[in-house]
Amino acid sequence: MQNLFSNQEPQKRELKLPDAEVVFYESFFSEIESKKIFKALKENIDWQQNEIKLFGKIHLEPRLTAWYGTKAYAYSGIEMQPKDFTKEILQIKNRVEEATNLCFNSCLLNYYRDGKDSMGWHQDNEKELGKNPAIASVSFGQERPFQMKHIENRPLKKVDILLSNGSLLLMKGAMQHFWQHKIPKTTRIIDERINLTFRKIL
Ligand SMILES: O=C(O)CCC(=O)C(=O)O
Ligand SMILES: [Mn+2]
Repeated sequence: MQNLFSNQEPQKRELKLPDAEVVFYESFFSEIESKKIFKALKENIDWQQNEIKLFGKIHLEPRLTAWYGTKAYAYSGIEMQPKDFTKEILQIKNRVEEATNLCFNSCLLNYYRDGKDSMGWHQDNEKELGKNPAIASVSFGQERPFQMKHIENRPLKKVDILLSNGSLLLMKGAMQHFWQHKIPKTTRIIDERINLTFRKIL
């Protein structure tokens, strides 16, 4: 398979947030790369829509998901069995690991079909991620706002960042213990988006 990536140096920006280390790389992947990757992921990933229990009622998750890597993962009462990394996921993972000097063994993929698809407030603090987990989040397709709020320091304002096509958001330090994040719904007519979060399951 052809290499989907070029050798350009991406823009790197550190976000100054208390109790967190967040680095944002805009255009980590070029537009041409991102378009090819989006298409490959949309077609080749084994997307599923899980049921979740919220306040005693069963709902379909408002997005499609997939879990790749070597270990099972459980969140919100869902247990996801891992599938072997695809060629595309491995290529993205290698690029992310090279830029961040980190190592990941798992990837959660989310496919937001339109503005009704979303992800509610949460923190990625499952115990199998360990203390101060590093999570690398890569986005393709429609840009969507990513909101963050500190869970203890109430007067601190919410922080919004636009996760653009081809961007990489690296979350490290104590972020997952002190901050929640979400992808809000919107009534605007918008395009589809795919996000990958690389994680290290201990
Ligand atoms: O789609 C996103 O940017 C957020 C994904 C996320 O927070 C997660 O998978 O835990
Ligand atoms: Mn998350």
